[in-house]
Parts: sequence; structure tokens; C-alpha cells
Amino acid sequence: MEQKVMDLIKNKCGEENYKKLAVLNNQKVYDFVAKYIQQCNPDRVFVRTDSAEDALYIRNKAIENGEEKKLAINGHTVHFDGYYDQARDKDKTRYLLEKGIDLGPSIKGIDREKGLDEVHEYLKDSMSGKEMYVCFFCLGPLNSKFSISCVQITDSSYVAHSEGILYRSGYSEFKRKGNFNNFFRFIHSAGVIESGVSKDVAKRCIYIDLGDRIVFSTNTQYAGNTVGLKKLALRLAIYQASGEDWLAEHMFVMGVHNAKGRVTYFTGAFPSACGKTSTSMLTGETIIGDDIAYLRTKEGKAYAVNVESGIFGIIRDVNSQGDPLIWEALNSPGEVIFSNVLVTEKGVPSWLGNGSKIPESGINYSGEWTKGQKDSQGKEITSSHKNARYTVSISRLKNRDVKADDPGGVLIGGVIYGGRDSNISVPVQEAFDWKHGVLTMGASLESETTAATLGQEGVRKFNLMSNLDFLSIPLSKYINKHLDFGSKLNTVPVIFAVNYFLKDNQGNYLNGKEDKHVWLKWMEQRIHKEIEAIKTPTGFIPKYEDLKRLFKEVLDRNYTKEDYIKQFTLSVDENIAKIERIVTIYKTKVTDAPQVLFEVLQEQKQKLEEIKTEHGNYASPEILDVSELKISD
Ligand code: SPV
Ligand code: MN
Repeated sequence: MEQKVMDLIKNKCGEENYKKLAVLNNQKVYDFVAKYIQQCNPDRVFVRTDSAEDALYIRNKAIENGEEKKLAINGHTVHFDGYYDQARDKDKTRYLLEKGIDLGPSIKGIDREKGLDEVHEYLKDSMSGKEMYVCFFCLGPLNSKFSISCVQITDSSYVAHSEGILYRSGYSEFKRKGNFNNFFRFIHSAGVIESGVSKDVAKRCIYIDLGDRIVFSTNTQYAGNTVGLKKLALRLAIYQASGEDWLAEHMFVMGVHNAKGRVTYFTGAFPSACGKTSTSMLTGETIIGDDIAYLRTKEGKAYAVNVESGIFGIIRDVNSQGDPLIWEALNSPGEVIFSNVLVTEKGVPSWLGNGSKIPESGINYSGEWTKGQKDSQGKEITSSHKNARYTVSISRLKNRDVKADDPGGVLIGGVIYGGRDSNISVPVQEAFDWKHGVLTMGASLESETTAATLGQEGVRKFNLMSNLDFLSIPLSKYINKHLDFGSKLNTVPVIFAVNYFLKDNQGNYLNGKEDKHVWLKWMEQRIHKEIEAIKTPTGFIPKYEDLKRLFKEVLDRNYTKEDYIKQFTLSVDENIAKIERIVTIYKTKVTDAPQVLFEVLQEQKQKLEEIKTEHGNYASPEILDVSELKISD
């Protein structure tokens, strides 16, 4: 059997690629590759090692086969996903579950046998006429206890190219580890390609086998559905972490610097398109990663690594003013993949909110485009898609943190939870302790939906830890894991909640995009117990004097008392209604929700009711600033 497997591989790979596999001496890799050569029937197979030459081969292939097109600036390319393939497909992303297994009503499953049959049917001969890429990557830094090795098989050079930017190459790790078997496997086929895009999106499916640690993805190209190492691996990692003692989170990791050179690391969980990347990219601070982190404890302290090495960021509203560092990378030579933007005939990309006039015509995710064009449903087609993206390596960014590849991770000082919330939470607040933060900020997170997933925008949805879309274990288990994680710590990270999207009664945002930098500096000072805060029923909020000073220092702006009061007034009824919504979710949609969650939320509700009796529905921070609270409580 073994010889047969190797002969089959050799036949499709050719001598050179075969040798690259043969030195790995890993039976599980061979079986995986052989199985999908047989199933998908590619014309040939390319094996990606860690060499620059192999990365270049894939990059060139993407141009040759039309999945990417060169743009005017050297190293820049554009890729288009199909018109109906512009975001993560939550409905078609499902866990393959054995009969009788249920992960709870919020997590979608499909009968394992049925799902495997369906996806294998789609994969059958799906690579005929195409090349198969077998790629080795590492989630997390090389040589690190945090990290997980991966093999990705795909017939999309765009997917393989994106992964080469977004992840650390992992061939050398496979070589070092030899015949090991605890790695993740991903198999993707874009299916039939017509005009450069997946033709059969109706047959799109993304099926996850947690036990075998394998993910299948077919008839789609959008990176959130196809780049196995991103959100698909996050699901496998959450499952694996749940049986061990670490956490896999939808979080950025960044360093915040004070004037004296002190660096404090934060992790931050925000739903897609809610300011996560832009926070991690703030000028003057340093980035480790913008999307996915693994967290571990060591000697009573919490550490984090960035699972990735690049950014797959939303390009909408990226402009020279708001995002100067990204802007520079997107406007200078070097490797960048733009996806689903508008491209002019001169090969210049254009996107919504880039600070320039939208061109009259060009090529976009709908094909040839002219201003005002409508789709078959009569809906106006935007020039660039709202979820259009750029893919760039963090190594291209000047603000990359020096510890970005540290195998030991960075010590976490603060954890931030953020959501899109127009009328409930104040712009920034600090939890009373780990338990309070996990339960009332992380596990109670709600956010208004965005274009990052298919479906209606602007609907308020529950999204615990911003990780709900990726959970592969029951919610109660996930929350308990967080509580346990904190209980093992002597140095406990401080938990904060931010809301960049608060609006007034007329629907105007109460904060500028840049204000988040002030909140970050406030959090940094709170972690080091340098400033006092006001205790409210929902958390500690800033004192006016501190924000006034910080607005001046950070943004050179005069922050008025009037703005402070508008932004930090506690909306009591709205907060109570939110607690009631969250309690209902945990009572009706979550099996065995931890009792402590109900207790903490009930206590918070009671305090809010007391405030209401005393001060009415809107409690100004000045009224609340009566407590005996000092630097810590
Ligand atoms: C997100 O939507 O949270 C992203 C992009 O980071 S995706 O790869 O689609 O998940
Ligand atoms: Mn994300």
C-alpha cells in the first residue's frame, strides 16, 4: 500500500516535488496528499517549501492562470471573488457531527456521513485541468509551544499566495518534527472557474471535521471561506484548546507605548469590521497581529502570540489620514493582494472611503463596471465591495513590534472587548475583575452586523468574545474555559470594553475615528494604576480630567466637559434591556450556561435599577463620581 501511495504521488508530482515530500518522512502527509490526488484528479502537483523560489512560483501562477492581475505598482495584484462570494458564508460552514452529537443551537452542524459524501462529490475531479498546491505552514511562531503545523491543499494559486503572505512557512517545522501526526489539514477546491471566479457558488460548502482536524472547502474563493489557516483553523484550534489549557481567540495583539518607553501588550476582540485592525495599527504603537491570537499561561502570567504573519484587512475607509501606515504599504512597491476593489484601466485600485473621487468606470467584483450600474435584482453595485480587502505581510509595516515572532509570546496586560453599539455602552470602561469582564463584557458582547458576513447589515446580534462565528464547542464550555484561564493567574490582565460607535439621538457618531487612541492610553495608565476612575454599575469609567489631559497629549485636542458628559452618561434602561436580552439568550439558546453568569448579570441589573431610582434613566458621570473609589477598588 505504502509503495502504491508513493508511486501515485510521484506520478503527479514529478521528481522535484516528489523529493520535497519524500524527505518529510510523514505517513499522514503522504496519505492525505495521495487521497486527494485520487479524489480531485489534478493535472500536476506543486509542493511549497519555505523557499522564496517556491513562493514566487505560486505568485507567478496566480498571474498566469488569471486568478490575480498585475496592478500599476510593482508587486501589487488584484483578485476578484464572484459576485455572490464576497464574505464568509455562515450558513454553509458546518461541523460534521456524528449522530446524536449536538453543539447547541448556535452552532451549525451536518450529519457527518452525509456531509462527507456531499463534499467528496464536489471534490471529485474538481482539479482536472488544474494544478494542485500542497503547502506547509505554521500557525504561530516557529519553534513555539503555542504553535500548530498545517498542510493546505488547494487548486487556487490565489489561496496559496494569500497564505504565503498571511502565515509563517512551515515546511522546516514538518522536517524537524518527522513522522508526527497532530497537525491541521485543509483541502480546498474553487471548483469550476468561469471568468476567473468559482462558477458553482450554489454548491459552496465549508465542512469541518473536528475529530480528524480537517476542513473541506469547495466552490468558493473568498478568503474567509478558503484560506484554511484563518477562520477554519480557528475553529479547529478552539476545539483543541478546549481539551487543553489555552485559548484560541479572535483577537489582535498590540503593544501600547508610554512616553517613558514602557510597552504594555493588549489583546483585543472585536467582531469583523468594528475597528480591530485600525486599533492595532494606531500610529505610535506597535502591532503583533490584527486578527487571531493564541493565549497561554505560564508561571501565573498570561501570554499571547499572533497566529498569523500578515493582515487580511478591510480596505474600506483606509486613507492617508486615518490609516497612514497601511496607506503607505498600499501605495508603495511590494507584495499586496487587493481583493474586490475597483481597478481603473491604468491598473490603479480604488475603494470606498480612500479619500479620492470614485472613478466613472473600471473592472470590479461584478466585471466591467460603470457608475450607477445595477445588479439583476436592481440593486446598485458599489464601485468597490464594502468587504473589499487587502492582504499584506506585517513585515512590510514600520510599526511591527520587535516581539512579533517571539516563540514565548508577549505578556498580556489588558484584554479589550469591542462591538458596534449605537446606544448602550460608554466608549471605554474597565471591568471590576477578570470574572466580571469575561461575563459582562466578553460573554455579553453584542454588535450590529456588517458586510463581513453574508446577510443583512446593521442588525444587533449577540457575539460572545467576537468569536461566536468560530465556536466549535458549546458556549457554556467556552465561557468556563475563560473563567478557568483567569483563575490560574497571579498577574491578571485587566479587561476593558470599548464602543467606537456610540451615536446621539440624531444618529451622529459621538466620537471621531481617532478617539480610540485616547481610550487606549487611558487603559494603559489604568493597568499601571497611575490614574483613578469612577465606579459605575457597569464598570470603571474615566475621569474627565484624565481624558482632557490625554486628548491634549495624544491628539492635541481640547476635550470639552460637554462631550465627556454626552459620551459617558450611563443609559440605564438600555443597559438593563441588554442584560435582559443576554439572559434570555443564555436561558433559551445555551445549554447549561454557568450559574455565575446569571448571578453577575443580575447583580449588575440591580445596581442599574438603584441608579435609576436615584438619578433617573440617564446618569451623568458627574453624578456617579461620588464613590470612594481610588486607584483600585
Ligand atoms: C473577519 O471577517 O473577521 C476577518 C476576515 O478577519 S475573514 O477571513 O473573512 O474571517
Ligand atoms: Mn477576523
